[in-house]
Amino acid sequence: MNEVAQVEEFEARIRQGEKIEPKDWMPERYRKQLVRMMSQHAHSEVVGMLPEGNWITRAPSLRRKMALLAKVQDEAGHGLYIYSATETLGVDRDDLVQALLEGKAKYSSIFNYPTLTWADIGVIGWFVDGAAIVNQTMLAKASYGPYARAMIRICKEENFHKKQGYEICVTMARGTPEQREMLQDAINRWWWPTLMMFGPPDKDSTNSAELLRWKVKQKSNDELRRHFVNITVPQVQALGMTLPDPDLKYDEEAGAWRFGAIDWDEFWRVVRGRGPCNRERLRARRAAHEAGAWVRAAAEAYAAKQRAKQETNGVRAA
Ligand code: BYC
Repeated sequence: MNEVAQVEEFEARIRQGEKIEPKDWMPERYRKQLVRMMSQHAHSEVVGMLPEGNWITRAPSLRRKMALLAKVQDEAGHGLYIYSATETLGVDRDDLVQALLEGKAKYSSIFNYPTLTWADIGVIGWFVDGAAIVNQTMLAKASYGPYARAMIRICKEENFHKKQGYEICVTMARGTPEQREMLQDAINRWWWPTLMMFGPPDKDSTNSAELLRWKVKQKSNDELRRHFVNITVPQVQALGMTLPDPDLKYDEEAGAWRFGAIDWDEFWRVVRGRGPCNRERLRARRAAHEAGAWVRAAAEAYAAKQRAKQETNGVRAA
């Protein structure tokens, strides 16, 4: 079969809603797009542990500490599932991690903002994990099988994350004036960066057309962003809190919330490495990688020992 026919067959499979699996033929461009997006996603999960990990030792009670610890460990697990899924596309995890450590790979802009108070932990679970659920529920239907399956499990865990975050916010909203003020301040700081998580507006989204055609994404960045705003505004109102957007208003006719302009200059600044915590995040990730060298060495030594044992047993059996 020539390549044109192969592409046609591949696209017909996608149109019919079939999943593409690692050993199936796929256009090189589809493979490259998946490696790009999935590796960025895996990096985001791992770097995403840092802002929250920062609060594990300062959680206000044992119950809060246990929940936060479990959440941060889940994020490590998400990173591992997605790195494994990315490896099914013929790339090596070490190379992907190396690109992150060298500052050559992207990860979500949201993790370059600081976590200043305990309220930030509540708001991250509520907004950031809430945004991730909106995005990943769509990706659970992605055309690439290993990615879609990883998303199903991740979404289940993200639901727990969102609940733990919202519950912190409910407690603070019912608390003292100082606690309400702290919560309002966290909402004000995280709202716009959370909306930026969904990526640039559709008109500037260079990858969307291809990803939508190949059903990696099923919805555009703007569609998902609007959906997130529509579900989140009533939750903010339920807590008696406000959002830092004077232009936010309900459009009765459309049955949807309209929001003000996003500062895309800020978004691109953060994506290009000049956000408030970009340097700190990479520094912490590099330090963690170096500190974990002995674990990798021990795992490799164990695997080598097992291989040698199997070979010796093989020789004996022969
Ligand atoms: N941050 O053409 P576009 C989590 C880049 S972790 C940085 O629209 P695409 C959690 C984009 O890469 C969840 N860069 O791209 C973890 C592209 O540059 P390149 C993270 C961004 O791929 C711990 C350029 O801008 N989720 O939930 O069609 C604790 C143009 O963009 C961002 C995922 O990774 C950004 N926000 O759409 C708590 C989901 N946005 O690569 C929570 C998987 C865009 O061409 N990824 N860029 O140089 C996606 O769904 C899509 O890749 C995006 C972007 C929606 C992010």
